[in-house]
Amino acid sequence: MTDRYAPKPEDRFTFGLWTVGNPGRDPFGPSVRPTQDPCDLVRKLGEIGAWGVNLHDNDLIPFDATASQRDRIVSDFQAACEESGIVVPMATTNLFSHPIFKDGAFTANDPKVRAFALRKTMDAIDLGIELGAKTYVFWGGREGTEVEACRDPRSAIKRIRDGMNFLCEYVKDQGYDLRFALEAKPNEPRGDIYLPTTGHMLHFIETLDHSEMVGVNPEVAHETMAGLSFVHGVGQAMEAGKLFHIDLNSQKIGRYDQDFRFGAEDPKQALLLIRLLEGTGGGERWQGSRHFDAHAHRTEDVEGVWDFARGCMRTYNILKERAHAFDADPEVKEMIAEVVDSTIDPLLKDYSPEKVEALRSLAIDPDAIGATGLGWERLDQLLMEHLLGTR
Ligand code: GLT
Ligand code: MN
Ligand code: MN
Repeated sequence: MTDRYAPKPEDRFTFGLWTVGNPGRDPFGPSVRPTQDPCDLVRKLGEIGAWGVNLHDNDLIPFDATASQRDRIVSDFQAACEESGIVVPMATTNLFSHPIFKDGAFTANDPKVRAFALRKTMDAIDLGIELGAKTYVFWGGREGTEVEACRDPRSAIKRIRDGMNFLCEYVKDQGYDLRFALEAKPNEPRGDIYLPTTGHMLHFIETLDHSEMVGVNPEVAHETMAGLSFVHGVGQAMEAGKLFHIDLNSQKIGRYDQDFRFGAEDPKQALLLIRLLEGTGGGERWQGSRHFDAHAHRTEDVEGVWDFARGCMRTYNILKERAHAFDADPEVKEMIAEVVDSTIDPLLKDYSPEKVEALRSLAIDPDAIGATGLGWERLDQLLMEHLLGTR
């Protein structure tokens, strides 16, 4: 029997080396799983139907590797990718683990730290290009404070801008085909992180010299930590042409960054997100990776990690099927069909004094409209029925 939910490379599922390779360390206890060889991780990803793998420089190359060690690691890794049919669509820099970054990388007060961050990122960009990456993620995990008085928040933003502008020029100067995707997070590991939400990022991007090269990488868990609607954030990024990457996982509101298996906590929101990404309710389909930035619970051994990874992809495909069914449902279609009024619609945009007059003379009965129910309870129940598989 063929499994219609089985992941296929065409589904464009990707995982970070840091996700399936996560050894289960947390602030209260050490690793519970062995460190896995990146080449073995890639082979296993190929076996279970993933399309790609993403990485930080130091997920693959130790911080203090020599140039010849680096080259050998890279060529072994490239061979494993080729052998497994796995691509590397995205790369990023670890600007958070080494103690030099304890008070930030691009925002640190010490210019030597900022210089080191730029240098490390340029090397990691070169690595990403060597591996075939087209998207470069920036997650400013340490770019924040516990002690607010140490730095003017305006200087922090200016320093991040200088860093981004410098690195955009570097990419252009090298002739690389690479776009940047900025990932927001409100807190953790810092007390407060600069540019805490996708909305903050979207504005910041417009202040860059090469804003066309820069978009966002929203993460389910991070927007949910801030109590925001992930679907609205992603929708705004898509509408602005700025969705360059996406980090899928799940999260309970108001907790630490849980990075749970996709769909595990919030299947309804996950369904609504997939509707948007797959375009089942209209609009363009997202063409990029479906990247899972999540990791297995600390209760799991290595086998449990692969159960987790298969679960992320399978849930996505099941919910994708449900999203298609919901949007193909004639009752749903009828309820959400766009209301077109050829007399009124043209009056609602492109100001003119005549339109002001026409708007003022329209016959509108606010009480009658206000007294009419919209039926969204019924619509939401239809969504639930599709989600739960009863329709
Ligand atoms: C880190 C973080 C993630 C980021 C990764 C990219 S690293 O695991 O928690 O949200 O996407 O730097
Ligand atoms: Mn992430
Ligand atoms: Mn996270």
